[in-house]
Order: sequence, then C-alpha cells, then structure tokens
Amino acid sequence: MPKSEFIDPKVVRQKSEIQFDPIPVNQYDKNIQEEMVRYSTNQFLNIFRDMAIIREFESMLNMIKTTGEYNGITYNHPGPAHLSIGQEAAAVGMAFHLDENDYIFGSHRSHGEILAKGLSVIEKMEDEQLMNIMKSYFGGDCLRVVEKDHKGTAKELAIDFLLYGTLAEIFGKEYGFNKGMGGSMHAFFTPFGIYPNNAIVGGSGDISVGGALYKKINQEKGIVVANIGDASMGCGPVWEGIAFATMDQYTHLWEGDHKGGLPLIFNFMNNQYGMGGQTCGETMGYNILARIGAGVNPEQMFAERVDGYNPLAVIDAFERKIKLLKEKKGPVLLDTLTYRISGHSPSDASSYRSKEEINAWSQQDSIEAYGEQLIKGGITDQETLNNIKSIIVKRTEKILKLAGDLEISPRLNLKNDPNAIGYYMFSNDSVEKLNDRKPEINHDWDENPRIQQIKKKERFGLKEGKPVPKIKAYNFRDGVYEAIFDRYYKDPTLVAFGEENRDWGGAFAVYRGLTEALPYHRLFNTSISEGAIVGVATGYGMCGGRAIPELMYCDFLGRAGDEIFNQLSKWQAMSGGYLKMPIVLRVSVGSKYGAQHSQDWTSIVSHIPGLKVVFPATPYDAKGLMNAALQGTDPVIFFESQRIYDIPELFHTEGVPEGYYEIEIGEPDVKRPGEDITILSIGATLYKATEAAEILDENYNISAEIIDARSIVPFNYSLVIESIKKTGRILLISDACERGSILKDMATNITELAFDYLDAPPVVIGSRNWITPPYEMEEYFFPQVSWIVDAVHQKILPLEGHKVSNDFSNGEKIDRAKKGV
Ligand SMILES: Cc1ncc(C[n+]2csc(CCOP(=O)(O)OP(=O)(O)O)c2C)c(N)n1
Ligand SMILES: [Mg+2]
Repeated sequence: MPKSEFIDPKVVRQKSEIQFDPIPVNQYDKNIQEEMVRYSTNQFLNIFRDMAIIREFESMLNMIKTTGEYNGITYNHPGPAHLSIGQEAAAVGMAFHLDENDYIFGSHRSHGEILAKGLSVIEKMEDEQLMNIMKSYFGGDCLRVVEKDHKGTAKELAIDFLLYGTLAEIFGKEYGFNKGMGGSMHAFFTPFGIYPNNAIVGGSGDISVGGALYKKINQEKGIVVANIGDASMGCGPVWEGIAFATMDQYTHLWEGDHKGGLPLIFNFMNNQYGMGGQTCGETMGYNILARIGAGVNPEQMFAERVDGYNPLAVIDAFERKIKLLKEKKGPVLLDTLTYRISGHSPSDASSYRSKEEINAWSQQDSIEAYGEQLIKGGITDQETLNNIKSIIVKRTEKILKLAGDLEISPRLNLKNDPNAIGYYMFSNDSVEKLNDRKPEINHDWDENPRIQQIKKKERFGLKEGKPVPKIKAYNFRDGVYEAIFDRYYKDPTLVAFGEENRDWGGAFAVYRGLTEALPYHRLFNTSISEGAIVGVATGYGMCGGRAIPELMYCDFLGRAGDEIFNQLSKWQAMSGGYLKMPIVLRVSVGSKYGAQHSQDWTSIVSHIPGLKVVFPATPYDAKGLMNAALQGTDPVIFFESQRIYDIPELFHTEGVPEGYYEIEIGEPDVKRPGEDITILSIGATLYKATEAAEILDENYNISAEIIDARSIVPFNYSLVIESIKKTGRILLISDACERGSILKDMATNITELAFDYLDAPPVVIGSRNWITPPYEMEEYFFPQVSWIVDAVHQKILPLEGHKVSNDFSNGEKIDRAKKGV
C-alpha cells in the first residue's frame, strides 16, 4: 500500500506566492453586560473566587518562602516555589470550559493551572464521582487528612482536597498528590485531568502531543492543553512537538474516524519573561508570539494573541478554539498575554525589570479589575467579594496547618524503610492489553505476507550441523517482528512510530509487512524529531497507551536526551507509582557508517535510574525479550545491533518457538558452557566471543564459558558469580567504547561480589576511546576475536606459545589513559 500523495512537478514548480492571513491580537472587547447571556451570576463569581484562591495560595507560599510564616503559621520550605502571581486570569480562563476528560500539561510555574483546572472540574463533577475519586486516590490517604472535622458540601471538601493535595505535594509529603515524589514543579492529579507539570522548560511541548495523540488514536473524549512559557518557544522539544502535532498525514492519510487534526492547544502563558530574559526585545525575535503559527501550516495553527489579564477574554478564546478542535481542525496556538508580578522565584531580586513596569502591571491587576467590572455590571458588591476573600484566607490557613504539620502530614518514611523510593522506580506489572476493545488490524494473522514468509523459514540456523542458507533462516529481525506483530493483535492501544517506519518497512526492514496489516494511526512515519518521537511516546504512555517509538541510530539518542533522561525515565517514580510508562524504545546500534552512526551508548541509558535496558543478540532472545518488554508497563530501551539483524538462531537448539513466550528481563544466559574462563558479553560481541572460545579451546585447551548478558538493567549477577566460582576468571566484552562503559560498572560489581573466587581482576574489552572510523578501519576500533585471545594471555591466563598482536599491557593502558584516548 504505497502512499497516495502524488508529487506533481508541474504543480509544485509553478510560480506563485504564499499568502498569510492576519493574526488576531487582543480582539476581545465585550463588557459584563454583553457577557450576561453567557454566564450565570454564580459563574461570574466563581471566576473571581478561583482567581482569588490561586492568589492567596501563592501569596501564602511567597510568605512561607520569604519569611517562614503566614498569618502566624510557621513552616520552613527549602524547595522551589515558582509563583505565578499576576497570571491568575490566564489560568482560570484556560480552565473554565475544561472538564476531567480534558488534559492539561504544564511547566515549573503551574500551581495556578493545577488549582484552576481542579476547581473547574470540581464545579462540573457530580458529588458522587468526586467522592469516589477522593476515596480511591492512594487508598484515601489524602482525603483522610481533609475530611476530619469537615463540615460542608462534597464540593467544599473537594476544594480542600485539591488545595491540600497540591500543597502537601509542594512540601514533599506522603499524602500529597504524588506521594511527595514530585514536589512543587511537578505536581499533578490525573483524575481531574491535570497531567504532569514539567520543571524542564518546554518539556511539555512534546509530551502533550502524546496526550493528544492518545485521545485521537483511542477515540477518547476531551482535548489537551499544553501550558508552556513564552521563553520555551526557544526550546527544541516545543518546536519538535509543534512539527509532530501538525504533520499533514493526520488530515491527508489517516483514515475513517481517525482522519483530522489533533485535539491540542499549545497555550503559551506569555508572561513576557524567561527568568530574567525578556522574550520580546531581547531573547526571541517573534515580537508577538502568535506570529509563529503563521509559519507552521496553512491554517496558521489558528494562532491568536489573547489578553490573558482578562479572564473573560481567555474563556472566549478557549471556547472558540475548543470548537475548532472538535471539528478536528487542531492543533491551535494561543499566545495568552499575561504578566508575572512575583519574581521568577521568591529569591528573585527583579534586577532585570523596572519598578515602574511592575507597578504598571500591578495597577491593572486582573483580580481587582475583574472584581470592579462585576460590581460595575451589577453582578455583585464589594462586601460579597470581600467575604469570598476572607473565606479563602481561612481555608488557606487551614490547609497550610494541615500540610505543614509533620504528624498529620508525614514524609515517606525512609527511616523505617530506606528502600521506599525504590518501590516506585518500576511498576514491574504484567499486562497483556491496556484496553479491552477490539484491536484495529487490516487482516487476519495468517494473511500477513511477512508471517507467511516467516512460516517457510527454518527456526534454527543449523541443519545437521551445517548453516541454513540465509534466505531460508529465521533471523533476528523476524524475532522482533513476531513479538510486535503479536502484540498488535492483543493490545488495541499499541502504536509504533518513528522515522521511515511505515512504507519503508522500518529503516532496517524490521517492520516489513506491518504496513499491510495496520491502519495509519497504528503505524506511522514521523517528522525527523527524535526528541518528540520519545516525548510523544512518553505522553502517550502516561495517558494509558502502549507505544514503540524508534530511534534509527543509537547516535541519535543525543537528540532525544531530555526525553529519555528526564521524562521517560522519571515519571513513574515522580508520580509515586501512580503513572505507568509502557514504552519500548527501539534503538538500533550501527556500524559501517562512521563516527556519527556507529556508537553503542548502552552505558548512557543504563546510568539513568528508571529505565530498563536490554540488548538481545539472538533471534530467540529478541522475541522473548520483546514479548516481555511489551507485556510490561515500564520503559524499556531495546537495543538492536545492525550487525546481526540477519543472524539466525544458533544457540537455542529447539529453534525459536512459533508461539508466545517471554524471557525475563534481567536474566543473563549461558550460551556456551565452559570451565576455565568466563566471558560476559553484551550485544553482538557474543559472536566474537564464540569465535574466540573456539580458538582458546582448539589452540590452548582452555574452555570458555560464555554468558550473554541479554539485559543490562535490571541484571541478576547470580549466574555470573556461579560461573566465576567455577572458572575463577572473567573477561567482559561489548562494542561500547571502553571508558565509562557499563562493562566497567559490571566489572566493579563482580570484583566486589566474587573477589574470593577470582584468580585475576576482571578484564574489560570495549571499543577504543575514539570516534568510530569509516568501515575500512573498523577492525582497529571495535573489539576483535584476536583482542580477546591477546587480553586473556596478557592479563588473565598466559597461553602457552601465544604471540600477541594487540597490546593490553598495563603500560599501554596507563599511556592511553594519560592521553585520554
Ligand atoms: C531546559 C531548562 N533550561 C533552563 C531552565 C531554568 N529555568 C527555569 S524557568 C526558566 C524561564 C522559563 O521561561 P518561560 O518558559 O517563559 O516560563 P515562565 O518561567 O516565564 O513561566 C528558566 C530559564 C530549566 N528549568 N530548564
Ligand atoms: Mg515566561
């Protein structure tokens, strides 16, 4: 099924010009009288109340941070509190039309958005549903604190719950919304559609796209709002997120109900500053941020600047934009103009702006101005507004007392259980599917051409001791394919995406055959946006879907650094174990393509807490590990070496089973038993180790036991220790550059764990600490069979009559280290 878009040179080479439409700027000009048809008195007043709640909450935090006291209540909060005093109208306006099915993602400065969204949901939700949510959230831990002595309605209780859950989280308390594992900049509460807020500027720029994609692919109700700052427009994830969210394919190629744009609003909370950098006039060139929309797609992202100092203007804009999203015309870009009266943080001396400017914006304060409008319009009087404010002060005092008290609101008890945080690092669940609906697939299993082709192959690579011809042998690619193909039939939420994933068949042909089987929305090509590929998957996962994003080369992992190191890896633990992250990131490790396409970066991801890391080297292991990864709910970095995509199964003599099986992540495997030396290999070096073992056996009568690590995180050392007890010696090998490689880490652990059984220190063989040279010189860079034999001879066990061709002596090692190469 080739792509249907025909690129006609006669058309695209024609002379023409691009037309831009005007972009509206602060066009809203209604007064209260005109708006009385849209809002009830109660709604008018709730808008005021919600802004005032946010203002008081943040003013309290400001007092706590700067003086350690609020209305006589003391508390010491050393952590961050990035306040948004001045931005309340923007937050409340954004949230007014949203319910629990609408998801918001935010930034480090999102307390106001959390409260605004929560208050909006509480207002709309039935009491019974509210009570159910509060009772079931972490077993009612958070509710128990606020319901004690509570008198009032369920909605009142829910407001206390919202304020307490947020504040306790800011203070890092166990009954906070995220068990105190997130804190101020990351707090969230998904039952109200409040999704993670991100301390990495622009972090939500691509994660939110994953949320919108989740809604679109799984046909779920609601829209998604990415609340990000004006300065985040300089961040890669935001641009990549926008590129990913505006791909033509949604409207051109996706089919049926899935056709149409993403239900997503990039809502720039434009307070006109980064920390101290002024976006307009200093650090950016857009002048008016909404202008950006014009360059993105013909719809100009329906971009608009709205006056975020007037809540009614923001509500009006959101109402119009939500309508566009429901018509599948998204995504939309909103430039919501506002001002941060408070500093970036309470320690900010505002040295980058003048007092006159702060005063000018304070004089137009949105809460005061809106209150005056309500009074002028005859909606209310000053006394009522004062009453609302004094109730809020009382409530804030109560919440602070509860959240600040260490008896009532303890921290996670690490004294009793120093490992407690460890339980949140992985969910370790086994879940076949994340939704019960029927998976959308174009044909029956047996009709798939690739499956038919695989059926004809030999599932073990040797027949009567001789190699099966390549074309007839089931290979590594087939192992990965079968596992993924199978999961597509089980889990309706499963999607795979990346560069060249569809018609091309995956950059290395692993997906050949999938295009025929799957509708576009389950397998698609993406923009060349490695960061967004991982970030979108992260958002998709945290919203409840399973995804297989792919990085074409391991070297491109650098492009997705933040998404892998700070996002994919951290959100399960930062949610106190509430969120799951069922994402399998396929990473192909290259060779032959030189310095920027041939690196093994297993050590980099293994260093990051929260990621599982596997590196199978045989078809049997590839299928079993992929099955296990896809059955789990943890993020797995799945490395595949391009050297061995064609390799048949040579170890598991029964061949690769046709049916489903899992290989437990974390369990290494003895690939060749031996007595005299253990060789622990990660990835494709397994085959070099096997050749070396033959030489050691034939030429020197030394029997090597080869252990294939298969997994790196987690990793069970028992098998390795048992082997060393027998052999007393170990050599570790992989294609990663030796310095700082994960093998070094393993060697240290092995020394510690098996010191008494070792006759020699563990020896690590990795690639040289150089750039990868072009293919023709690779034999001097990547570990070779002769390196293994030489290293054994020089460092572990002298081999009678052996002459070395590579220098593994201490002198050489010291010299190389001295030179840093
Ligand atoms: C990737 C990254 N770079 C820098 C920072 C430090 N930092 C925190 S907030 C901020 C300014 C962000 O400005 P903007 O996106 O406009 O949001 P605002 O703070 O104005 O709400 C900076 C530079 C960070 N947290 N993350
Ligand atoms: Mg800003």
